[in-house]
Amino acid sequence: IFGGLKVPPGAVPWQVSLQVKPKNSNRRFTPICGGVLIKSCWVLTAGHCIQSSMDRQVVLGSLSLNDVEPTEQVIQVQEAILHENYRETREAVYNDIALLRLEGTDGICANETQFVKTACLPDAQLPDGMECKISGWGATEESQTGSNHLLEANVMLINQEKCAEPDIYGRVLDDTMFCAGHLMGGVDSCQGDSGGPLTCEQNTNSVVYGLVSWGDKCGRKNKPGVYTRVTHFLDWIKSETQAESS
Ligand code: 4AZ
Repeated sequence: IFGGLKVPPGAVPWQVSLQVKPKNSNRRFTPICGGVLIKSCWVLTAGHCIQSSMDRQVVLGSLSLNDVEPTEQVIQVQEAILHENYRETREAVYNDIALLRLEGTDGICANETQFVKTACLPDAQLPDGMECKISGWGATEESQTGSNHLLEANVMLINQEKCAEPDIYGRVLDDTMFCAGHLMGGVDSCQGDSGGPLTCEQNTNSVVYGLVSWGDKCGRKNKPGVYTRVTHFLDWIKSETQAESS
């Protein structure tokens, strides 16, 4: 997160760290992306966070990735479901969404605590200009590498036609994505934040309105972050998650 602040304990309880290691290797898990807990056994993340044949785990309830914290829950991923229309071109990423099914029994995987909670799914489009929140352990303005501490920032939803203007992203934008940030630059998501939440307040609940997806570098003028439009995928999410009743 460019231009962010440290997240206080329990403030983003749906934030997930997605970590991978080569199958059957003895190496440690490496954090690669963010994610969002939407049910006890289900995490939403970006499609481009799913690389082939890796062992995957998620860490919940964590603020500092380098420390083992008493609030954290580490859970293995049983299955990664990549959207069937996921597509990456030189210019953009389309349908950039995936679901992770967590290991557990009787529909309980993550345990709800003060530090681990689900985010709601949105039920309607939200207005341009609305202020929402992004978070992650991705690159910051100082380092270019990831941040040890979970960071958050406020961003504004940007009008779709505005963001499709030639001096911003032009015609590569489609309705599976939207832009958010500050056209002046300076506050943005960045590499390593992918798959993590953009949440907005809707009916006094935090809803996961977007997933960090792509952008032209980070924090630049007229190059806001681009987010997967979760409302476009509500039927897909419901059909993929209800089969197991968890
Ligand atoms: C990335 O490389 C990336 N500024 C993620 C988000 C943004 C840019 C790049 C948005 O994963």
